[in-house]
Amino acid sequence: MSQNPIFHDYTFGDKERKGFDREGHYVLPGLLAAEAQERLTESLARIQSLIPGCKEGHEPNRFSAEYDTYLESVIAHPQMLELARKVLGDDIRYDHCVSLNRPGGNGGIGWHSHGYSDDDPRYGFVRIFFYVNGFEADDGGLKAVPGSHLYRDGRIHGRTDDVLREGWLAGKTHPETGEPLEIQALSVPPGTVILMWTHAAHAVTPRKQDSDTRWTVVYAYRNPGKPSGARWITPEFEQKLIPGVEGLMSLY
Ligand SMILES: O=C(O)CCC(=O)C(=O)O
Ligand SMILES: [Fe+2]
Repeated sequence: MSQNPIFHDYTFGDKERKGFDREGHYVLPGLLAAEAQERLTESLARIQSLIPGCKEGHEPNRFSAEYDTYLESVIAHPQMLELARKVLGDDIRYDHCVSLNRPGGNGGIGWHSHGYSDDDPRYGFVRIFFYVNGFEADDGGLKAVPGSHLYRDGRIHGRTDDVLREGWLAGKTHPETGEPLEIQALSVPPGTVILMWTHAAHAVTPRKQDSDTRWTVVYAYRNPGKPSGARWITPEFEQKLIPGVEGLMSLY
């Protein structure tokens, strides 16, 4: 089955890859093709409409690809797999697809990181965020701490920037550059894709009351070899015959 392109052309070679490994995240501004932006917006709006009164344990936001065939088709889209493999190498597994829509007035989320193979850096885990309509720093904006992922601490917490600075960040430096770790607030245009190593400290600012919904979905992939706490795939979905996903769905 041939699929329409979802990405414009981009470069993610050695230099970009080194930057990603040093910072912990990498921004690809406006990468999503116009048609993909449209279809993702439709799909994410549908997912949002299914949430009220949804089935507990199989929520449409947490198992998004299981509720929408377009979101499902992105998991093994050749351009998506190419990008995931540029980051992780050839041997990869799909881990989850979660919608992160933030309507006006959404409170954002405090500082945190996610764990995977905390004790062994050979096994990577990447989050690929699709910020379909972008965001401003003070309006549902992603923040990150460059270099924080190198600590491979999956239990970073901090309710506010100050709490993080006085807590987990205090005295920490970038293991490679020696510079003190610092909070970075991002602003990105529509269609932006952000890669993030899962151990990176990150947070999201509240969405303004009178703003439209920020449409976002994250696809996560990892190198197999370790148990994954965020692997949200039902047994039925794992068995489903989706074009291109052969070998991607299992835990190991
Ligand atoms: O909503 C966002 O932009 C990020 C949410 C988040 O922390 C995550 O998906 O890991
Ligand atoms: Fe997160």
